Amino acid sequence: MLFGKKENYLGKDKEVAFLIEKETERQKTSLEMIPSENHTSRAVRQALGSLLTDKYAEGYPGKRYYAGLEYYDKLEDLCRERAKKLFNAVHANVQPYSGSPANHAVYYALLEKGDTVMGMSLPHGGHLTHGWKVNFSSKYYNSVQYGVDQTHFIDFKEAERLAKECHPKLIWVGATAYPRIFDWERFSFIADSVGAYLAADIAHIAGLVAGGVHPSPAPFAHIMTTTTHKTLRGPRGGMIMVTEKGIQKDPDLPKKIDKAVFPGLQGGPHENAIAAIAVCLKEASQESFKKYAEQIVKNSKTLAGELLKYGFKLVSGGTDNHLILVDLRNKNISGPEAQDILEKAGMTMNKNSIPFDPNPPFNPSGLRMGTPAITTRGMKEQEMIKIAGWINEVINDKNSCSKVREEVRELCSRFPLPE
Ligand code: DSN
Repeated sequence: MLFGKKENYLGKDKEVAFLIEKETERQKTSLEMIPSENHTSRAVRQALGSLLTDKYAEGYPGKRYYAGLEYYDKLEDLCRERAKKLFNAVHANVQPYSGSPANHAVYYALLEKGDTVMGMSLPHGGHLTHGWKVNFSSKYYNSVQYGVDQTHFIDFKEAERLAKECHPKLIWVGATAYPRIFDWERFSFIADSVGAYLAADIAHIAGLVAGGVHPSPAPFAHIMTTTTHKTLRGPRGGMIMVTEKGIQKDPDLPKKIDKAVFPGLQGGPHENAIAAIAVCLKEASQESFKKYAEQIVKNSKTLAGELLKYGFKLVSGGTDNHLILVDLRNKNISGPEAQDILEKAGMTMNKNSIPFDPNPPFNPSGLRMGTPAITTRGMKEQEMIKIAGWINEVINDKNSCSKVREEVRELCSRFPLPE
């Protein structure tokens, strides 16, 4: 038995045990609809909570700076092989602590201070680490940013113009709040035309790519980075993968990436997280995960369709993936207010800027929601129709929060968290 007979050792630390219990109860009885979150399997959590957290393992399998790592080596190798197979990559580094450190390592591997990088701007849905002004990626590099056009789809003309004018060495594609499919091929034409590295940050959509419901960037990008805890449904962690196309452009890419992660930026890898990533990659390679990914998108489209019927305005008019971005301006409520009352009603989503938002980032006009976690619980189209109704009810009448909270609780009791 992995943990011995008595599993609740935390009972000895009453304060921590109490808070974990409260959070468990909160998760069980409410709807987690932040699109970058999910509910992990017990297998993932068991690997994460194992004694693999005990040892230092600086270096890589077969080339470590510490002893006693025979099994750690095997586990990290297993994880790397699973990642390569699932995402069609030729090299994988599974040591980044999360998405931001993974992206930081890509910069460190490929760019010199002051080099030009191009990415999607944060207010238009892009990631902080893709060159946004308050992030290291803009402070240490010369960042140019593309965005979406008035239809809220990526403005390729602008991206092309910027690339030709500014000659970025690295182009990022990927987003935190973009509800549409990425056209990797079109970006690869732009990157190739200026000799840039193309990095696909699939953090949000990794599970959709693994499940075959979003096109894979592997044939088009040189590098793929991802977190492992969003749609992929693993523990908090990050990965960097090099594609066949990446090797063709630069045969030293794997070496450069590995050196940038360690010793460039990180020390000892979190091998307990790496073991848990290996578990989630196995789960994501199964047939049942394909069905899961399909259902995430079906649920998202159903939810979007219902919200449209209630008169909500959706950024880009709908969704192709796991997330929906609502423009609340016609509902007379701000993003933060909507977030708060929905939380009171048991539905957790987050305030978010919308493209061309007239309001500041701390008081944005949008609300971002997604279906990965509620789909993990087994909810389907019928439940999405109910949830859309509750969102509408709460946004139109703040006084309905407690009534809806009870209805949400009842729904959650029929869809337990994964075992
Ligand atoms: N914080 C993450 C999100 O919520 O989308 C960014 O990757």
